[in-house]
Amino acid sequence: MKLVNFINGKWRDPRNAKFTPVLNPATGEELAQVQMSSKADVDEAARAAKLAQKKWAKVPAPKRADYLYEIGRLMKERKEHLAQVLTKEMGKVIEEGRGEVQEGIDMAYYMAGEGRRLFGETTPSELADKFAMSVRAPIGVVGLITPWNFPVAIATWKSFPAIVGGNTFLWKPATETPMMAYEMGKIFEEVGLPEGVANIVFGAGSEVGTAMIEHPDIRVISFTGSTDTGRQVAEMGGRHLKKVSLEMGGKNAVIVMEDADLDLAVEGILWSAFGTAGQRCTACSRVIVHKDAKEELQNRLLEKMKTLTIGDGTDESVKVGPVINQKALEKIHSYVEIGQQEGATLLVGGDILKGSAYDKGNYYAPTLFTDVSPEMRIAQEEIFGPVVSIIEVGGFDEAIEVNNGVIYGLSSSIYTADVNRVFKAQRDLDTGIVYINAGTTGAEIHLPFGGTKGTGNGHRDSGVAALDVFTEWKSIYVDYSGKLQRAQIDNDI
Ligand code: UN1
Repeated sequence: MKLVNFINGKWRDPRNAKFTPVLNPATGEELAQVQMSSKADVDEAARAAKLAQKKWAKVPAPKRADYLYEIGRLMKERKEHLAQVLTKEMGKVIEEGRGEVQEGIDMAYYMAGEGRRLFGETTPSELADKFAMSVRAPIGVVGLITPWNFPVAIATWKSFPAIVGGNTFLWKPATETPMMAYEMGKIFEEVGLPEGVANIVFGAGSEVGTAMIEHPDIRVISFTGSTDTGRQVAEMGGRHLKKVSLEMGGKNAVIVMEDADLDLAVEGILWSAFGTAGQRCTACSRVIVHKDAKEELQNRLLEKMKTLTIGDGTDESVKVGPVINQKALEKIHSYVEIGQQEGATLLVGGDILKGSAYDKGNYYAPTLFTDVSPEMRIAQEEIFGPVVSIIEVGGFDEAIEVNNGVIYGLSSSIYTADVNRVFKAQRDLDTGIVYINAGTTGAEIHLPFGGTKGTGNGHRDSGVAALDVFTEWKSIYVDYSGKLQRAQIDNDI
């Protein structure tokens, strides 16, 4: 199967014959070949999107939203198929594959609802017989750059508000997960989205991504990925005066206080640390535990980790799937070595899995370190794999300080039975998402998603906040006095 670009409503044969294989991370099997596009393809897509946008902006928002209802309906109809493709291509276990597709369906219906809201504001004018209001206006052509770890959900967080807001888009999916983009392209085609509203260009960030950021007709770049790449996107975007929305890394922690329900905490940690094999930007990679609860928590975690079944995610009984590729395996393993050199104690895991069931895929053993100090690299840097560091603290204030003492600020969590600590924690945890008595993952689509510090640049995906990325405020004054009225001059009171 060869995956080619979707531009102006058509599947476009490539200009060059450069293709890259798409591999199943669980088996190493080649699933498809994906086109590696060039700047010329971006130009063509941007041109089509620009032409289409002029018309699309004039379609009433509730009508634009009708397409989203249809997209949601088709996604729902194909949920199982989409989940299966997702699991094969990305490796997350099938239950999570279904969950991710559901996240996309939810986003379709939620943003479709915005078509009948898209609220603006009316405001009194300072002058008589004058009407003042502000509305959300479309921006134009927007560029979406999405990661492989949530190939559908994150694309819907960006493309659906773009559509309802009256923009057209050019989407560059990750080269590791183009099949999900292809599936979405087929859905865009089938619901009859007008030509040029949705465009998909496959290829490398260095070529296609750069061409998007530099393209004069693309006004917004919405990016999810690593902090290093995000910084480059921001620098380049800054030079071209683009609105750049960034969602980047995390070093998310679960805090466990001495009064916590430990069984609940163990379940939350397991789910948020080893779900998706730790490859969520919201994944828990630090456990900050009160010294009085440390021993017990550690023992219970070790006990429960034995129940994690590792393997091909298409098998319903498997709990932890493979990591995305060989490079990821090596990166994760190098962090494990760093942790050992730094003096952390490896309790379990720490190996690339070998043996007939694992040899063809990219499997890393769920790994637990203890006696980790907050400044160690394994406690500071994003590993993006199934590796957790236990850090001991003496009390609540220290726990908050350790949580906040990293460059990232995406998600955090605290397990405690003390209501005063709950309220203090939600105020003082310096992350965009805070969980109380729940793990660090599982954000819902109708709330803003994003983080502070090195995680983002102030924008949010998802929720109504996503509309702030994909619309621009326009202030409108209607003077119906029939005479010249001068603001600031004729308004003496
Ligand atoms: C991500 O890891 O990039 O909150 C997104 C969660 C999911 C989305 C994660 N709903 O864990």
